[in-house]
Amino acid sequence: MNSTRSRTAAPPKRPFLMAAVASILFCPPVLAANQNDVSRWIGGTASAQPQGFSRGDPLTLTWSIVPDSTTIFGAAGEPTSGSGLVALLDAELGSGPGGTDLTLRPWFSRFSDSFNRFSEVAGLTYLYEPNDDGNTVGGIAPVSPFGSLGVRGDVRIGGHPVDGQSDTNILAYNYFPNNGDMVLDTDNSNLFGGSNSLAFRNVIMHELAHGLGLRHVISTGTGGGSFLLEPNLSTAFDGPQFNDILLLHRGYGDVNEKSNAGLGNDTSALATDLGAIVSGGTISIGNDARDLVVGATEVDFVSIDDTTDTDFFSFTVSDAGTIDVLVEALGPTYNAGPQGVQGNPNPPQDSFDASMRSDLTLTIFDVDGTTPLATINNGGLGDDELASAIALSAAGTYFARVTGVDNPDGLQIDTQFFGLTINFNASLGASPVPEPATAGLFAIGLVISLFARRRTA
Ligand SMILES: [Ca+2]
Ligand SMILES: [Ca+2]
Ligand SMILES: [Ca+2]
Ligand SMILES: [Ca+2]
Repeated sequence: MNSTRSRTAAPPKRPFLMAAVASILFCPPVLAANQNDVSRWIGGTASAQPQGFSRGDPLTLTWSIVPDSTTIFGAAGEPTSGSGLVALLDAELGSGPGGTDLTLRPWFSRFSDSFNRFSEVAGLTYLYEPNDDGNTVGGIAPVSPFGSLGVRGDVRIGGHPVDGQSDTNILAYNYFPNNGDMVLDTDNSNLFGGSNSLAFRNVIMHELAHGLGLRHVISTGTGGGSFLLEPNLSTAFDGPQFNDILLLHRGYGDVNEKSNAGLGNDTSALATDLGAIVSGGTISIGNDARDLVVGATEVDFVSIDDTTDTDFFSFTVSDAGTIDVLVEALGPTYNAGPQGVQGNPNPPQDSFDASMRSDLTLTIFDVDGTTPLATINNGGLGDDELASAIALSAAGTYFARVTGVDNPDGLQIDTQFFGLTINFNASLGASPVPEPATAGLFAIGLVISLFARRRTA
């Protein structure tokens, strides 16, 4: 139904990055179709990045809306002209109290909700920059400068006429890192001015993903999914879907990689705290990565973004006892491939098994965070790892560490979602529960349910 609506991403505008990005932009045909890897931000941000700019490192970006009349270069073949985005949205959706504080506009939340959604599911932090000095958006030369705190955002949003509302209908386009600027087609007033915030937000979030270095993915036919990064607008879902979040983690890690003021969770001292587990109790995370469809409120995704990632988790018990810890390699199988380059047909899609991207290892550490109590790597790619009946000698805070080794196949997306489930049973006599027989039966039931969640692949 929306087949005439296409969205394209324009080439980067910074000449000194052209060479670095050209191999990705103009990649030669490949025999084994594969999704394009994420070409993430490697510098130029207004905010400092505590872990740097390597794959899987978290990223903080600022965003601003350019003032109307800001020059926007015509990167999709349209005339260069001044931005009219604020005027369009004010006319269509209302201007509230007006003025220069755009956060008071009734349409502001369509942008902020979109940025915040990305911050919920990956190692990304988006901050609104209220200032924008109106420097030119886009173009090869002159280029607009990088983001700067108090001056302009890293991701700058404007809009001007591109190609009307029909025929070759571009809704918006976006620059890849290290630029990220977004241009909406103000000709599409029926979309950006319409009451359907979902369509609006899905366009914004699709473009945001381009601004993070994600390219279009084609996923059709048997086993095909419905992803935000497919070239045509869909309102069948709200925001990033399984494959989209996988790629966000590939570039910027999971949400825990931005914890501890951006230092992540790669050591026991920085472990992600899962809290207390009572005797007979269970704690589990990562469970939203079990299927393709992602609801708008799902946020429970953790991953090993590649071989260099380590994920530490801590948990606290109030007695001596035993734990069972299960790590599951999660993810469905679906078709995915790249879009054809510059009008060429789409290459054939591969069947992509998202549970086979990294061979996971589980290690349990004592309260010092350094003495291993158990290291489990019995299975290979796609297999779960179970640390069973590990004795904890006293009350305290213990640690579980998940690491992985990339799948050595030719596919580049070696990011593995996982689930981590910990079940604790206090030693008989150590627990204040007055009837240990009852507690024991309860514990058996929990162990059975734990096993029932294991994959059979
Ligand atoms: Ca258009
Ligand atoms: Ca991680
Ligand atoms: Ca980590
Ligand atoms: Ca393994």
